[in-house]
Amino acid sequence: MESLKGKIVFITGASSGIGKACAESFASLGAKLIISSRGFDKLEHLAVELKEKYNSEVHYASLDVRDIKSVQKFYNALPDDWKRIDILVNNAGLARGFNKLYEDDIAGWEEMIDTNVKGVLYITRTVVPGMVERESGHVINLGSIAGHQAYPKGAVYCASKHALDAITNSLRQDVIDKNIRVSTVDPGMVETNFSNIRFYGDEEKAKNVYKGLTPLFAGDIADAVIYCATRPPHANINEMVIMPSAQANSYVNYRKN
Ligand code: 8X3
Repeated sequence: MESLKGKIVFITGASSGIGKACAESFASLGAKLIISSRGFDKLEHLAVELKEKYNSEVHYASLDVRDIKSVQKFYNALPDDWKRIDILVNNAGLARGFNKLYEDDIAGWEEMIDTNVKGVLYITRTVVPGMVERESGHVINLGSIAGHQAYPKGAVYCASKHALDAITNSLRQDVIDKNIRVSTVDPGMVETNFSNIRFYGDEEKAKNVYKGLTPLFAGDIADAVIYCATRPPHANINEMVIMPSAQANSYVNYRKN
């Protein structure tokens, strides 16, 4: 396992769920962290916690990845030595709505495409040139099983994750001569506030998604991300699909009750 000590790791959407679990895991292994999310309070709380618990160096600021100007401002405001990002974890993403396409809410589409696709593009376009210049870096994207198998009532979420899969694959080829690795970690059901956000705060609907089975948890995905990040320099994990044991694929689950 390669050491992460002193490595600069930038995680988007870091204040909760998978992003937060990744921040904790990277911090526990001695990485220096740049963490961002839209909200500031939870992010600040996390930064303080990581400093106290792991003595981590943490740079944090609120950021909406959907806004290219803010992304550039965020990056330009980083102290010079923090701009040397070793690992970029493109985690910020969301699902909005669970409806047949012909009945779905268009505002949710805009949010998903702007965050899951354009947000990743903006962050990647801003951070990767430094990696290219230094001929060193690793981009780890948080994809989904939805990027491999499109399911009913999820057209736009699935499309956004298929797009992310394409972006990951193209980028890997674009940087093949630059000593930059590109990986994607693609989970099935993970119990975070994902479903709560998808169902606009309807707790009942959100809980039902995981009813009768044991889903994955944020820590499982952080473990997968850490695995990708700690391979020796000659090895790249192109793609890791990680599912709950009770979920075979996008379509088949086994629920006990
Ligand atoms: C999350 C996986 O299958 O709930 O990206 O859409 S799924």
